[in-house]
Amino acid sequence: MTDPLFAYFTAVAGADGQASNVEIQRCLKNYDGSNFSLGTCTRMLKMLDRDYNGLMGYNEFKEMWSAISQWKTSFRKFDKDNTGTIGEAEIIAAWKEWNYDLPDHFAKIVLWRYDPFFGNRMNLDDFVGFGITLKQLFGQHMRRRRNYAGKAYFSYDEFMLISMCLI
Ligand SMILES: [Ca+2]
Ligand SMILES: [Ca+2]
Repeated sequence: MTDPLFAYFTAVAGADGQASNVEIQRCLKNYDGSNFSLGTCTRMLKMLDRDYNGLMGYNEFKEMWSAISQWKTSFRKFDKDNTGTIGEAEIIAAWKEWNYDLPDHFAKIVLWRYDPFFGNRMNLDDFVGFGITLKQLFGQHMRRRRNYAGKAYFSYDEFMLISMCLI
């Protein structure tokens, strides 16, 4: 039995049978038809590159494909006004449901960070990038938490290194 995703992956990956961030970018689209940013594609590749070869093999690609389908479901759920983008109230609703305790005004900063056109809107790729970053930042904070009061302790080096890897 042929696996349609494998056939698709083969076409995307080309002769070397491995998909690069640029090749991944070609097959991921936002709801306005634009391609995912190379930044988000690179971030997903780094996260799922289990054998650290800097490329996506078929199993890694399959994992990304199922993650993207979950992100899409989540995106459509929070895009209450069906604009194909996520606005301020919608991103607040999203992180609340994901159980992140963040102040509402954080949404303005997030939209400023992700929307290069200052339209206060996030595309699907921004939404994915934000979700991944939030999870990674939260994980770093958790690891350095000394109590449950929400305070974590970072050395200067740790802070610089983590920020540089995650921004
Ligand atoms: Ca790989
Ligand atoms: Ca919307």
